[in-house]
Amino acid sequence: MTDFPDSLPALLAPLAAHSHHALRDTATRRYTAQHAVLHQRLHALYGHRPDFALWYGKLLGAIGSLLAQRPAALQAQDARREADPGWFLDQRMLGYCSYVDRLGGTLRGVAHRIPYLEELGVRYLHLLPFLRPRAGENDGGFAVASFDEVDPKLGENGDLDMLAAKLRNAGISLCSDFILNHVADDHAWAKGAKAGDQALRDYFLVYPDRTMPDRYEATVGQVFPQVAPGNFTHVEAMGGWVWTTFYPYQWDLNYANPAVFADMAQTLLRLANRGIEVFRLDSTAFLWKREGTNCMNQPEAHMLLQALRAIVAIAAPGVLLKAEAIVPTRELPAYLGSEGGNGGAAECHIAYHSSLMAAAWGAMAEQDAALLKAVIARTPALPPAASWLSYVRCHDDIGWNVLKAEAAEAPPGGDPAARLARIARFYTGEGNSYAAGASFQSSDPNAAHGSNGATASLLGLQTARDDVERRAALRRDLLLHGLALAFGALPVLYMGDELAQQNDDSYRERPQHAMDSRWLQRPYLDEVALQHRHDASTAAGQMFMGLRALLSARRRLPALAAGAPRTVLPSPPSVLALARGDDFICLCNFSAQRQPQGLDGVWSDCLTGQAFSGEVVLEPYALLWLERAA
Ligand code: OTU
Repeated sequence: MTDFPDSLPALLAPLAAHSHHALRDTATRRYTAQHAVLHQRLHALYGHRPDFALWYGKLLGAIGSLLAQRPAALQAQDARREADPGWFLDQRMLGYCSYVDRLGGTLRGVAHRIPYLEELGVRYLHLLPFLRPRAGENDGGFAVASFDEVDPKLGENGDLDMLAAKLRNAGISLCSDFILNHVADDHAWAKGAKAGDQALRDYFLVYPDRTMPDRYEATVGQVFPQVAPGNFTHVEAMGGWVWTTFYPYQWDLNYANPAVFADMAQTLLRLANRGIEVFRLDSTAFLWKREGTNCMNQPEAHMLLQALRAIVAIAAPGVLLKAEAIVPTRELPAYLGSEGGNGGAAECHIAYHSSLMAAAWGAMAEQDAALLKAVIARTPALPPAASWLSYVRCHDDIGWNVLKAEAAEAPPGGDPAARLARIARFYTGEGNSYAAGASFQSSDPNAAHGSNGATASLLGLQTARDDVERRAALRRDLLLHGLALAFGALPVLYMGDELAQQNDDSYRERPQHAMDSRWLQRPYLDEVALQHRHDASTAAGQMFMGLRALLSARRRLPALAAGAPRTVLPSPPSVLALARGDDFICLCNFSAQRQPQGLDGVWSDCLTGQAFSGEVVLEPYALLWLERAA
């Protein structure tokens, strides 16, 4: 075992030449706080290897070098955030997610959108993958060919540094995907492996025949069962079957190999030193494979993340890690670590509450809040300085199978798969549904996988035949956004939703996108809608101004901060009555009928000031934010 005194010098060595003694003291302080978890987790994963001590010392040296290289402005931000670890829990935090090209054309173009983001009150901008992607099909940039180069179509490395600095100066934290589960089959590591480099071949999981793949397939699910069935791809140049959880050109990395972890941890720190402040850890549930399991949420995956968190706490403590784990509700809290379980280690700062998102859509389809109430009941309090991420839509499908447990338990119960399949069919527009959407990766109408479509299109704006239907669609849209804003999380708007943008069907004409209906919800920012965002006679204006009114109210309500208490109050089946502390209630009527909701005391509408006491009658699809009357 490497004990503490031996390994600290390895971390400090690169700082020796550093002019500021303070940085050496800072590094020592941080390492003292993180060493136990960092060493314990990495020794548990890799300590059986005779070269562990040498490997661990080299890793620490690399971390020390990257800390020494960290720009002064980021070091200062680190210090401020170490003093205020809950800086991102404030109710004024608001996220916005978009593709670079769809928001601004290029990274430079995104900089010109900063005033618009400031108008919305955005303080966190998630730009979808912008590093050099695989040539040709690349899963929307989620097949990365180089972590150290910006996609030439979007600009050059200097543009990223410039944009990050401009965003930081505007008080907006840049969030980037960190696609750590896999790399593109034209990444240098994959190319080296194909060329016969054994060390690089060990970066991947390769099997000479179908024996092991078939044994794994017996218990592993499928992410793209239609367009990329199975989890293994035969690669002639590799002389066998490569693990490919996603598309065949996305090669899973082998985290049982410590070189992979060391390389990826340093990659993250290099990107952090470019000014990226939040890392969306893509597909993080898949990092560790174990035969006989679904190869998701394994204990070792959490150990890897806890080690990564400790490394970030040493070398870039102003950075946040965000878990993208689309997994059952019961599996989610572990990604945020905890004081008790997981050996008391912090893990990610933020995690997508994908169950809350899917349950809100389920409640809308069922006109009943049971699924939502079941998910909220299963949502535990979080460790300090940790937060959910709430959202209505994103660039991906709505994954229904995260709700299997709730679909079985929440009234009316019954077969969960059939219930989720009914919801998924609703969003394809089946029967008299108002939705305009598409099923994802499932041709079996009795099985649910995912649903695609833009928020406004799934909620009826696209099929609306008159003003009554248009207004109903917008009420549904504001209801889902109002819930995401009131739940107690870091809410993230998905680009275009603030303008009620609808499906973009053009993907069907693009051969490399035609088989992936997720492109329905990946439009370019609609400049005409943008011009009408203050025009109440347009859907864009009604949505934008409705959203801004909620955002303005939210900013003045500490009860809506991520960590404030959350209680579900008694309500009719189709109503969610969510109290935040004692003085705020969010009421959501998921039904097309008026619903009575009892009130204890005197309350006023946060937006209009209208007073209510005893009972309020909620209009169809109404959202009502109430604060206790003074
Ligand atoms: C994530 O996918 C990304 O968000 C997707 O855009 C990528 O295609 C994928 O990884 C591969 O990088 O939960 O944890 O249902 O929505 O797999 C992985 C399909 C994810 C994706 C889902 C998602």
